[in-house]
Order: sequence, then structure tokens, then C-alpha cells
Amino acid sequence: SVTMSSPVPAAPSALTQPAVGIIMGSDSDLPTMRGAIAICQQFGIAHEVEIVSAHRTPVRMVEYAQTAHQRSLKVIIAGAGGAAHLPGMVAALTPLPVIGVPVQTRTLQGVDSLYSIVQMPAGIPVATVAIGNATNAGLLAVQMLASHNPELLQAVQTYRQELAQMVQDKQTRLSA
Ligand code: RP5
Repeated sequence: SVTMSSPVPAAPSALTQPAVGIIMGSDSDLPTMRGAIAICQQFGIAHEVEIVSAHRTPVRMVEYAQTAHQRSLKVIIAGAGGAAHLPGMVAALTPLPVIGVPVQTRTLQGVDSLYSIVQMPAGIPVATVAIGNATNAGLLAVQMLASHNPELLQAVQTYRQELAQMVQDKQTRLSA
């Protein structure tokens, strides 16, 4: 995953109440989901992190999803592996945009997670990122918030410039 040496300046308006809800089916998903947490931290986005299981805590999942928009949340990132029903079920229960992270599994390498999350019926979308790519889920959430936040928009531009600079630095080393 992409990490930056220096943090992007925080956007003050996004600092107060959690705007991004990062949820996952199990604490075993946490190493993967740290990619999304890191991006929120880097951009100064207030976020919350919760373990919410579609299968083990279904009532908690319904409560979380139904109340999310009444709280401060603007977007939800949901990670799960295997029979990964969490993102789709949460998407069905909230009007907020949901970004799904397929967590890599041992037996089926996360293809099960990917298919479980990406194949949503028309009407209830989940914006699905690549297997294990919680960094991109975090960035998508930041970009959604940035669409009506000029400071955050500028921070995204700066991030892109740093990405390009990292590639340029690699090229320079390669050519040396
Ligand atoms: C899913 O089952 C979780 O999202 C996790 O990816 C997977 C395995 O969970 P644990 O058995 O490790 O708790 O619900």
C-alpha cells in the first residue's frame, strides 16, 4: 500500500465528528482495514472503527446501519471476508454510500469475499475495491467528502502530486 512520509495538512472542517464509519466483520480483518484507517488519519478525517458482523451480531449491524446517517457519518467503509455479506446488507439499510473491502481469505484467496461484495443487484450499490485494498477504500471516502470541501480537494491533489513524485524518484534511482 502507498504511504506518505509527511502527513497531508488536516482539513479543520473534517476534524470534529466522525465522518467515516469503518466497520469490519471480525478483528481478524483489522490488519487489512488499517489501510483505510491510515488514510483517514493522514487526511485528518474524523472516523470511527467498529467490529460489526452480519452473521454473529446481525441486530447490531441493523442498528448501526439504520442510524448511521442520523449521526455524523457521511460514508461507510465495510470490510469482510468469506461469505462477506456485511457491506451489501449495510448498503441495503443506509442511504449513505458504502465502500466494500473484500478481505483476503486463506482457502479461496479472497475471491469469495470479492464475489460476495461486488455482485450487488441494481438499486443497492456497493463501491467495491480490489481484494485487500483498504487504502483505496479510504481514498474513495476522502474523495467523496472532498467533493464539497475545497481544503480536502486540495489535499487530494497534493497526495496525487506526492504519488507522482515517488514514481519520479524511483525513475531517478533507476537511471542513476
Ligand atoms: C467474516 O469472517 C469476517 O469478516 C472475517 O473476514 C471472516 C473470518 O472471521 P474470524 O473467524 O477470523 O473471526 O465474517
